[in-house]
Amino acid sequence: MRSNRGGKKDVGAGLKYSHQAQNINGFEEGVEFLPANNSRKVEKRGPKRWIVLLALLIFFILISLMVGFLVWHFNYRNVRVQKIFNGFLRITNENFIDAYENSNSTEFANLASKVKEALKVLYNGIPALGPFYKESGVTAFSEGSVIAYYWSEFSVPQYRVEEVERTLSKEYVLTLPPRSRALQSFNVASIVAFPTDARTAQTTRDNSCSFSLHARGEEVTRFTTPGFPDSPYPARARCQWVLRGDADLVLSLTFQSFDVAPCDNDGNDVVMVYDSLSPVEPRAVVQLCGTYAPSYNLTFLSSQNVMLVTLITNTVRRHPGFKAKFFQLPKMTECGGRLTGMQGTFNTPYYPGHYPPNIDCTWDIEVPHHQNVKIRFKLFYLVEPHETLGTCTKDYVEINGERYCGEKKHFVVTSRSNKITVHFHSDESYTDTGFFAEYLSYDSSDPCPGMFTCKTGRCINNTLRCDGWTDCTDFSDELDCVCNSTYQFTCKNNFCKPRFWLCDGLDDCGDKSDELECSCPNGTFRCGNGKCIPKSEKCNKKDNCGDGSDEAECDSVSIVPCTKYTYKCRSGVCLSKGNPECDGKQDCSDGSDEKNCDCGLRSFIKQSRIVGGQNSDEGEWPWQVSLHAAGQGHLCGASLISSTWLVSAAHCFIDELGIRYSEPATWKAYLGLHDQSKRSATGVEERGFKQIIPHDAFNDFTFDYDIAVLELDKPVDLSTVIRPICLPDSSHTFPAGKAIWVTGWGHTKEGGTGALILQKGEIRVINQTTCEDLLPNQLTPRMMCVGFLTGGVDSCQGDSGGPLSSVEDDGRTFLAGVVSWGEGCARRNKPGVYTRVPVLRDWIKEKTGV
Ligand code: 4AZ
Repeated sequence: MRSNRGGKKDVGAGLKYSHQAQNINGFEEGVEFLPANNSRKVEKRGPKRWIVLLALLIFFILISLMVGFLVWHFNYRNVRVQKIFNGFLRITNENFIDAYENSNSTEFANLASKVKEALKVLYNGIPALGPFYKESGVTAFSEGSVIAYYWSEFSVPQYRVEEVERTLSKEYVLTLPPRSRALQSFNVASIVAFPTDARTAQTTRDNSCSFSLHARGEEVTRFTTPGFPDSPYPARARCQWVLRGDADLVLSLTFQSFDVAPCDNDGNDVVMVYDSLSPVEPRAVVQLCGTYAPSYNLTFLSSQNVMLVTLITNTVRRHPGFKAKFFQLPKMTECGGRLTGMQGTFNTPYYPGHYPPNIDCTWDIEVPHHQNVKIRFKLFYLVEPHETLGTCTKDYVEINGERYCGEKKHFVVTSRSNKITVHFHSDESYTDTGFFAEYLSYDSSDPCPGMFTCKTGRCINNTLRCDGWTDCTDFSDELDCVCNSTYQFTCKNNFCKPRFWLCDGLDDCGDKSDELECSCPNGTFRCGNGKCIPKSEKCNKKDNCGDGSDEAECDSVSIVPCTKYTYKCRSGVCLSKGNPECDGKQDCSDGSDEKNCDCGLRSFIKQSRIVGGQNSDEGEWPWQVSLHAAGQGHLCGASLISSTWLVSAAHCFIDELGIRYSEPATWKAYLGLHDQSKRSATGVEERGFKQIIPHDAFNDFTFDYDIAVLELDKPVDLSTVIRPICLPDSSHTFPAGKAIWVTGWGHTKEGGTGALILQKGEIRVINQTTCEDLLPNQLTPRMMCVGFLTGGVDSCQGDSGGPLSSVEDDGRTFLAGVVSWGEGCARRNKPGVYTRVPVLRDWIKEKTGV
């Protein structure tokens, strides 16, 4: 028998009981193999051996515990982290003198050392802080009586960091210990400190890129990032600008040009503006990164006479940085007020600039007796990055006890009497552009004379009631309707929808009931062209539908037989994946689907807001070109597809009324243009044409093949406002329902006049069969309807030739179509018609080589 008390089953364990083993380790002297029947011997010797083993075991356990403890102690418990806190305090019995603005003055140094002493006394008196406190530094002073801005460094064991942060987050008042001679009659209150981003902490101590500017009188003071605009700002920079005004004034800061590295999540470059001279999050007004178009409002107001701007860069990307200006102005003494009369307007302070932090305004609105008040918010932006969704605890508007915050489209609030109070509150951090509102008096018994009243309070024309289109934002015009069965369909949820929307592949009812009883039976797939195929034929690498729609959205990318709906790699093989070109994923083994992709990206951040209506931001559509005919100004639009070629509509170049529109010399192209009245602005390029090539199949009666390519007389240099759009492959699909942007300087209403600022409108691709019903016998396969059947958003005269820009998820934009024609503009059931670019892609390639 072999004893195996060691618990090990492996062969080597047995050696422990061999004599050889005893000689080696010497511990197990006297241990030997026993015959199983030698029970006496076992009894006699067993206990001794047990004791030795137990002692050994205890010894090893103790050693391991000790080693573990030491490892934990030295590696974790005792590991200290350096923590910098930024803060400010108020010295209540001191008056501000000019010398405090200069950190090299003796006065500054004297007061700073008192502040440091006060902080030392304060921290040493708090058990949770004292043992970890290292040192403090004073960075600035400002008025009121005197505010000192400082940083404090702590060296804290990792496991106590949270406790230190919690302790410091309280507001302290300094109570001096008896016999504190250095701080005699030094009264300090409102001491607060906040944890600081390690990168900001470095700025606090490093003065190499630190600037101090004081606004003088009514003068505007300007500043820029180092090297702006000729060279990029330094990589890994820690810069700060201390901005000051005179006591009791406030500051207005505007970034006139802003271009730093794009905002990506990890370690991007960032500009912060603080309503304080301390870079602390609770006093941050805004965080900016990326690029903003010059037309975007980047004006920020302070609540007192100081502001701090910091630039922290982590990347080595080459961006010019910013150009900014600031000036001082009197503090707003009265915000809000009493508003009377039948109607009027009011807005947040400094609108459309960002309202200042820490402000409250109340408007008491009173209209004549027996009338009620309706407030219409036209623009509403009270977005706070740290707001918990739906709580409105930071910045808000309060009316009738209800709070409103965030970003809102047009909304109306009504009163229950002839009076209403609107209260606006902005807290101490992050501001936005605020709101612009209109108040109107109305008769409560008839809020919308001769019109239908939406539940939101909005008035709409009676003809819009129960017509299948939502005109009230809350659908109230489409509720409780009896549908007209000859031209309407009753959805399961009782909405009435036009019959021609049945089975168009779009969920028009909202409950999909308009798409349920379509001609395709269960187990079949409805193709884009209405054909039904067995579900098993979807994604089987064959074009069973005949329009490629069954192979368009398949997960795996595989090589399939080439059809006109498949993408062909340069190697000649065709892919099952729809729209694979320039999507950031290499699908062709030769990489050809990701070649020539230097197109379709704008250099500015796409702002979701349309400031002042449908104006575009500058540089938002850098491929948009304005075509001017001699003596007639802007007539058509076009799209830049390379540094020398444009795509436009053929119908713009037909000779008419003795004018030779087909002649290149008749035209001038303006690239990088935003405002038609500023054609000589910097960034705008003017070019003539070398040649105009209309499609030779263009039919000026039907407008079939309405496309032309134009060669510039001289190539353009690409810039932030001049960039080409991507041309979609001939297999590229823009499915029904897809949102696409149309842009141009055309008429803003039918029979109206052209726009000065480039306009934009978001419209949707309409199913070809639906459109054929709406515009019977007029559509050809080269045409596509895009718009809303409700009307309202559309292209119009003067937009012709311009782009239909399809912005993909990654921001890359493809030229989906060219503005061609329509029955009027923005009419119901008369969407605009556009030339399909994929269908004519090969022709463009043939004529331009692009
Ligand atoms: C035009 O006359 C025109 N609503 C362009 C587009 C549309 C109508 C007219 C589409 O240039």
